[in-house]
Amino acid sequence: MDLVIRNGQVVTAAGRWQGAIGIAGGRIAALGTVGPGAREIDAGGRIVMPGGVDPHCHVEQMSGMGLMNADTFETATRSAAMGGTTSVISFAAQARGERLRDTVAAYAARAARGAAIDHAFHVTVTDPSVEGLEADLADLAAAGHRSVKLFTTYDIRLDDAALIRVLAAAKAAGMLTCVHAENHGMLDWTKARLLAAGLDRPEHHALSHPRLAEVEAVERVCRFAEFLDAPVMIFHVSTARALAAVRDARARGVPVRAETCPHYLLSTAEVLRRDGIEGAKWMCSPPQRDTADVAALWQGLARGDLDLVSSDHAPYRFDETGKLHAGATPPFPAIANGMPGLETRLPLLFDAMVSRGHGGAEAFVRATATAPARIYGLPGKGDIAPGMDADLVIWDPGRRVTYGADDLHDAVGYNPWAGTTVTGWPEVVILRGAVVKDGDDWRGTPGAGRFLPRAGHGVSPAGRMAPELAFMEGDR
Ligand code: DUC
Ligand code: ZN
Ligand code: ZN
Repeated sequence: MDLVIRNGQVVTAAGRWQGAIGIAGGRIAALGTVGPGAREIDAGGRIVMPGGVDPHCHVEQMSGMGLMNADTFETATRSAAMGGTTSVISFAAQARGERLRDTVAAYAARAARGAAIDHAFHVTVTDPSVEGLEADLADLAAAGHRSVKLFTTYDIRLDDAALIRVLAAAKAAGMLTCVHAENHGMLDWTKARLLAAGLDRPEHHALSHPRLAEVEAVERVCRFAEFLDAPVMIFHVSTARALAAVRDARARGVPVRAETCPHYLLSTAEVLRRDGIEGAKWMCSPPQRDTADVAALWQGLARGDLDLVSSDHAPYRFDETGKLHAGATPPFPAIANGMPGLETRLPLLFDAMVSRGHGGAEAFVRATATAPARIYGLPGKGDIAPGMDADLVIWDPGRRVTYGADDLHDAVGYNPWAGTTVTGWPEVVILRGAVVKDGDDWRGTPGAGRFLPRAGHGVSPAGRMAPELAFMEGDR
């Protein structure tokens, strides 16, 4: 064996046991009683879990406002790994008029140079009028890209006809469609009324994204998914009622899955009311909600109505290059949306789910590694079993850490969770058998991350489209 980890408590989504893990050639080669290794790690008193899979993060991407993310693939993946995540799926976001094959090629080249952990892409379609949409999606799927991302809001939103067209094309190509679902008209109208009333501070951002805007768009997207029997992932569910819409759709047999994020589970819109412009650090869309929504999301995670928890890492510095690009006290619509989250996702959730018992250790692994790997079609990731990639995290379950103002390894320069104490810390992080985090030290290598080609995804159509579409029998 190249590496043997001994004496740890091994936890997967399926259960836990005490024993050794043997690693050879970057893969898990033996479990239980394992012979000697060239290197050995004593994980006594520690918990060994699969490396995290974060399937929703924005890296080296231009925002709708024309702002570049603070993070490159190098800084984002370093930050992810320092927090226990060994695979990410970020976005290849189409510029207007750009062919999708060109979009993906450009992002893939940047990731190949900089990414220190394994990675894949969602193909963000913002301009379906572009030449070769269907053909490019089919070619991209054949090349291992198996998910598409669409918006129902912002300038890059698709109208209903375009949503249906791309959902159908993605299904035909064997791709899962992920959707940012909020009703644009409701957001726009509310924002204009708030601004006309002089309500333009970060706290008013929450009011500018009414809950019903999320509910309407989630219901509509679920109905489109039902119409076409098209696999869909609803991104960043933030409200009890949108969650209920997902649950209802699933009860009807619609192939829809859903995620939420740590900031919806662990904070409320109260954070936007912080002194001065501080609330801007927490501004994201959809916004944080209230304690009833938080409780519903935890319940949804426990019941399996929510499949996983991603970070929605969307990094902007708290200065003139990012959040404050429009001045020191900008009105909320001029503040970039998004929070850093790649590095804090796992410690925050370990603290909540494992240390404080919101679901337990197996549920933590399922929500942060196993489910994302299965849903997005990453068969070598998210579990500890012979033949899987040796992506592992050795957790110190007793270490207490209070986050500081600027203690993350991304390029953002602030930590929104400063002052929050977590119990449980990723002590050693291993990517395909190589230690990339050792104690507090970064040992990874930019460019060492591999692109993860996918043969499919894990959300099967139910086998029944709307009855009026029976004439399309061959397209099922
Ligand atoms: N909202 C998004 O839709 N994307 C990135 C970040 C955010 O807050
Ligand atoms: Zn979004
Ligand atoms: Zn996002």
